[in-house]
Amino acid sequence: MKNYPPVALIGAPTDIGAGHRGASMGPEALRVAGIAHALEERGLQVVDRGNLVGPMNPWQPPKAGYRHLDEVVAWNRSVADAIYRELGQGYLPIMLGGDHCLAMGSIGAVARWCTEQGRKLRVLWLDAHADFNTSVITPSGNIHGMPVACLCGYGPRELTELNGPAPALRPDQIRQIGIRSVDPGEKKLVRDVGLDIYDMRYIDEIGVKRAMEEALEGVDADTHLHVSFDVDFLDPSIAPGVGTRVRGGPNYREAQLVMEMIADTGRVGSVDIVELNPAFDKRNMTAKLAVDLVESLFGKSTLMRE
Ligand code: Z70
Ligand code: MN
Ligand code: MN
Ligand code: MN
Repeated sequence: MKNYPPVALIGAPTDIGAGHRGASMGPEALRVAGIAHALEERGLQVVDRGNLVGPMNPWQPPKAGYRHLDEVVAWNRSVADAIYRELGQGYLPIMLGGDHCLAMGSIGAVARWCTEQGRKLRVLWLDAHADFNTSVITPSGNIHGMPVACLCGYGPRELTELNGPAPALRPDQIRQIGIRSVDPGEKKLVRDVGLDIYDMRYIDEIGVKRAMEEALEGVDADTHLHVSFDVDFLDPSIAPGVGTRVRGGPNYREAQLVMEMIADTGRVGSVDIVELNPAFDKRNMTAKLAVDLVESLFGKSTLMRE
């Protein structure tokens, strides 16, 4: 088994970027589902930093194409500072969201740290959605539909420059997996920027194994892997506890293989677990499933391999 650095769990209890309330309860649901204990049983040292604090969700309509922009900036500032601090102290941060807008702060901080350390960064974006909207093309104004665009420099300066000069990421550092819901304007933009998207049709045609081999191609000893795990990646039949259910996602076995293949690289350096919404869940089953998959992500397997 790979020797991982100690893990720091960081709760970011907000639904400020989402279209439904409730992702703010995600961090506690993951704790109740036993995330710390599960990682400890994998042999990892775990410290739970508790929750970050930030503004309440004012639940306002969009202004100039954004809902809650000021509050999203405040939360992401706080997330970015926390993640950057953990990396600097040698921890492997796992952000417990919260909605997916928070990935701007977490991944922005990871990108800054990798640049300073001279390490390569690969972001694996596991999601039903491409999250590549802008204020002009968004159908909702919800900023959780915009983090990848903002990280690539398409967005308001308050968000694109959270961790220094934009862009925080180049599209060629990103691989999106499980995508099956992309809005019309977003479709054009992801094609124009050349984002590498392993959508469900592609996965159905070539299978998880080959798709993940392609998504992980080029990952080497110098690569920091960041896994941004939007729980709505999973098929809603096994993961009902999300705000936006999109059918046709990976089943349990496919999702587990995705996580196992990422684990096999031994290069996971930071993780987001986002969009878990306990208000839509059944007896915390989606939180428990997320914890189960995180165990696979950190190397749990049925038999000894290699
Ligand atoms: C749609 C939008 C979205 C969830 C991201 C949906 C965005 N593309 N929804 N994650 N759960 O409004 O931008
Ligand atoms: Mn146990
Ligand atoms: Mn998302
Ligand atoms: Mn999503």
